[in-house]
Amino acid sequence: MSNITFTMIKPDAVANGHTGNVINDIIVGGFKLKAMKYLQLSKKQAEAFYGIHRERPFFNDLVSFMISGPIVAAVLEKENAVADFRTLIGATNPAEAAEGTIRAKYAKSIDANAVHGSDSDENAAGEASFFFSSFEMY
Ligand code: IDP
Ligand code: MG
Repeated sequence: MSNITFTMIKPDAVANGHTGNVINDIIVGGFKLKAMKYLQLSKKQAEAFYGIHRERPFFNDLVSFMISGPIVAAVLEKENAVADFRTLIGATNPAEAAEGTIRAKYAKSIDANAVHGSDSDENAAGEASFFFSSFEMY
């Protein structure tokens, strides 16, 4: 059964000119685009989106980084979307990401790691609706 995941192309990848290549890898990887938008997060929005990480030592740095420039937010559909997308992007730390993964190809550090990928079906649904109304998902 098809289901969804949510991704962001983070400010580093956008600024470094990787947007097109990342979207291409996503489509070649078998994901269908259900929604997509280009925007810059406010501090309040980034803090809310990453609320589950509020207690982690890197929270303030993560928020500062995520508001440092525009991002691309997207909802993706595929069978086994959450797990398959995390395989496509690779480990959080690009130094540990498998060869050929999006983070291995386009990320430079554990904080500026090119892309976000949801970690569960429940969080994917919440993250998708954080950015998109049901009328914006096709
Ligand atoms: P994930 O993005 O692979 O799911 P999470 O553990 O959910 O990784 O962390 C969310 C984001 O926080 C990461 O993508 C990365 O940008 C940042 N982050 C995670 N761990 C660290 C760290 O140890 N130092 C700095 N930033 C980190
Ligand atoms: Mg995560």
